[in-house]
Amino acid sequence: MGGGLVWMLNGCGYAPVSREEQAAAEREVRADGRARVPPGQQVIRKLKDMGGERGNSDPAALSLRLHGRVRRPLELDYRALLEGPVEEQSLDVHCVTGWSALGQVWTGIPLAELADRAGVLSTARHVVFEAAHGYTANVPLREALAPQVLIAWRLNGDPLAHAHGGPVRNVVPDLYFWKSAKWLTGIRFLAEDEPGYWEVRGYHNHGDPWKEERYS
Ligand SMILES: Nc1nc2c(c(=O)[nH]1)N[C@H]1C(S)=C(S)[C@@H](COP(=O)(O)O)O[C@H]1N2
Ligand SMILES: [Mo]
Repeated sequence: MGGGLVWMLNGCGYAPVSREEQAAAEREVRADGRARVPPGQQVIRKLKDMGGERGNSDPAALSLRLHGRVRRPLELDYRALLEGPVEEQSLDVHCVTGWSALGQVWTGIPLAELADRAGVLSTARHVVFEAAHGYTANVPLREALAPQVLIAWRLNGDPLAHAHGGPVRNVVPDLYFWKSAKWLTGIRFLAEDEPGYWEVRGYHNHGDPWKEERYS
C-alpha cells in the first residue's frame, strides 16, 4: 500500500497515536505534578482545525488592543509584538472534544509581559480574549498571567496558519482549547467575570481539563 494511502487512512495525521504511545504518555507526570494527559483525552500528533469564523489573515492589518482595567491602554501592531521579548515554549493543548496535542512549540510573547506594559489595575480579576466576529473567551486573571500563556504567531516553526488563528492567537494551555482564541483582536481586563462565546452556550465557565470541567 502506498504511503499516501496509509496517511489518508490514518486521518491525514490526526489519527490517535498507538495504544503503546497513549499509555506511555498517560504515565508521564508534569513538573507541576499533574498527569501529562488529562482524563478522557486521546493523544493525536497535531492540532485539528476546529473551524470558526476566520478573521483577517494579513499581519499588516493586525491591531491588538489591551484595554479595560489598565492604566495605559495599548494598540499593538504585528511589528510591535515581534519586538518581544519573544519566547518559544513547548506546550500541550487539550480540546474539549477529546483530543490532546502534546509538545506543540509555540512562539510568542507572554501575556504577563504585555499586561505589565499596560499596567493592569488592582481591581482587575478577569481577562476576556476578544477575536474576530465577536468570539470571546474568559479566563481568571491569575491563570491568564501564568508564564505559559502566550500571544502566539508561530507554531512548530512556521507562521501560525490561518486555520489555526493566524496571524495571532492566545494560548492558554492548561484550560480547554476553546479558551485559546484564534484571530485575536483584543485582550480586555475586567473587575467582574463575563462568560464568553462558548461559556454562554453550555460550556463550563472555567474549563480545567484535569477536573473535566467540560460543560456546565
Ligand atoms: N476566534 C475563534 N477562536 C476560537 C474558536 C472560534 O470558533 N473562533 N474556536 C475555539 C475552539 S472550540 C477550539 S477547540 C480551538 C481550536 O483551535 P484549532 O482549530 O487551532 O485546533 O479554537 C478556539 N478558538
Ligand atoms: Mo472546541
